[in-house]
Order: sequence, then C-alpha cells, then structure tokens
Amino acid sequence: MAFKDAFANKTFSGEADGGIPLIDNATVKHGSIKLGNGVIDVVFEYRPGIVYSSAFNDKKIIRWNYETMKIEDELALSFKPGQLMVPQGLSAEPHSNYLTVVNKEALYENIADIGPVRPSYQHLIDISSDQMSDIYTMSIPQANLYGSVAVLRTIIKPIIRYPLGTNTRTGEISVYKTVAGQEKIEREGNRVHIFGTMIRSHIVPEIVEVNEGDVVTFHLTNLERAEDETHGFTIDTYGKHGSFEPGKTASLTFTADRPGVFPYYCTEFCSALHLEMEGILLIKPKGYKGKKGEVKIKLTDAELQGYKKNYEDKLVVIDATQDVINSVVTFLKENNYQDYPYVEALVVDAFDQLGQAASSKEKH
Ligand SMILES: [Cu+2]
Repeated sequence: MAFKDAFANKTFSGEADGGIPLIDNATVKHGSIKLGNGVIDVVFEYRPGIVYSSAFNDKKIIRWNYETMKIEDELALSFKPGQLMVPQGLSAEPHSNYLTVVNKEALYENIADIGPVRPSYQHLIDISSDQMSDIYTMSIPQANLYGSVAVLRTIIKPIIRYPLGTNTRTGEISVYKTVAGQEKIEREGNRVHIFGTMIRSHIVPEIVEVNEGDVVTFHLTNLERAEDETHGFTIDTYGKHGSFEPGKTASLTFTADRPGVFPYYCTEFCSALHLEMEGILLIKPKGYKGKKGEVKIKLTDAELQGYKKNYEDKLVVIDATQDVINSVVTFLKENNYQDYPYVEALVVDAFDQLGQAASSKEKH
C-alpha cells in the first residue's frame, strides 16, 4: 500500500506521544535493497526513480532505482565517501549532470599535509552517462562532512545596493540613516551619538571628541551607490568592527574607558585613497581642563587673498558641477529614464539625497 493511501485510509497501527498516528512499516514498504556497508546518504537526480547512495565502508557510490529496486551502476572510489549533493537536489527539480561527494579523510601525495587540521575535499562525479566517473577533486577548507547545497546561478538575483539607510537586519530604513551634509554629533549627559557617513574616501565627521567614560555610538551610513563599494569601519584598540555595504546603516557602541587619541578608519580596500579614509577619536581624560586662553591667529594680506581666491575657485567648480548635473538630468528626462529600472533606482536615490540637502539648507 502506498503511504498516502495508508494515510487516507487511516491504516494506523497506533499513536505516538501527542496523538500522532503511526503507520506500520510493513504496511507501506515498497521493497528493500542491499546497497553496501555504512550507507551514509541518498540524493535524487532529474531522471525519475534514479537515486545515488554513498557507502562509507565500501568506498563506493551506488546508482540505483527506487521503483525497480535495482542497482544500475557502482563507482569504486579511492576514499570513504560522505555526504552527496546534486545541484538543486533538494528541490522538485534536481538539475545536473554532476554529483559531488565529500571526502573527509583525504590525503594526497600531490597536496601538502598542513595539519593538524586538513582540508576536506569534494570530488566531482560525472553522472551524465551509464558509467559514473570521478573527474575532479577540489579542496574545501573548514569543510563540514555534512550538507551542501548548490543552485543554478540563473536563479540567484542579487541586489546591487541597499536603498540608502537600510538596516540590513530588518530590511527597513534605519532611523539613524544619515545623508551627506546631515552628519552630526549629539550629546545627552555621557551618552554620545555620532551620525556619520562614509563615501570614497572620507568618513564624516573626521574628528570626534568625547570624554572618558562616555557611552559612544557611531551610526554610520555608506552613501556609495556604486557596485560592490563596501567600506569597513574600525576604531583602533576598541575592538569595534563593522562592514558597510552600499546603502547600509549600522551602529557600533562602546564605552570610552581608555583616554587617548584613536584613529578610526575604513578596513575594506575601497579606492586608491583607501588609506586616507580615516578619522580621529579624541577621548579626553576625566577632569581634563585643557590650556587656558585662546590662540590668536593673524593672517597676512597675502594669506587672506589666498583664502579668498581658494573660496572663489570653489564657487566656480560648484557652478560647473551644477551645469553637469543639469545636463545629466535633462538627458535622463529626454530618454525616459523610468523605463530602465537600474537607472531609475539611481535617480530616485539621487533625488532622495538632493531632497535632504535642500531641507538642510532651509534649516541653516
Ligand atoms: Cu573605504
């Protein structure tokens, strides 16, 4: 009797704890087959009825048919096989001409023994023909003997960037999202919140001053919209580390219990100026007063003129940049950017940041 019929007919032999009905094995048994010694695993492939088993003690893989209960092929191995895997093998559509098998106890003459922990190996077995063959060996460092999964690459559809300010644990926009120009440091008693941003090749703010004993949180947003432009963040000697993929906002909290000057910096190579992507955290010792009096700075006329020229040059660059932005916006509008999801996402994002910039202008 088929299992589903036994279930429908309620051909039960009793009840387990909790009232779970039991079906006697003999009632629904389709057949039995002797595969070998130390059978470890079974996987399916795309042909109906065909399954593969690994026999650890016999060093072999068996291809057999669970409908006819007959062995169709055996592959003798040079090692004791562990878990098997067929790509998409855990889905309703196992899909491959290949099977992998884990070799936990591998030692090869041509591969260095780097003990005490050795890598495990996966062997690639060609199952496309009547005779299986072991065609390739690949090391898998830190491998577990159990369970692996492979899927067709066509079903993987990765996102390129998070919507700006995403808390990647919840998928929602973080309340700590910070955009360019809105960086700030807020203090309430000994609680300090830093709302910072990261983009090649700056961490803003670049200088943070707190007092010994303050509880400090860096809320950081990676403003990057480019692909794979991840920044890392760490505060030297405080053991705080974060990885910030494009668009991500996350927070790092610590108690500033060691006074001193600590660099914080990007830990993911992000551009040629990666090494410049840093800031300084100044933790003032308890009771620190600092020097009395103000430092007076006197500028010569030449220095003043220099600063003025510098300022005017910057304005020219800003105007020229605005012209470029205007021409890009015109181009995008004329070419119906909404028709291209990739471009539209960038435009929405840019307007999001521009909107924040406009509202911050009003406030100042
Ligand atoms: Cu960086």
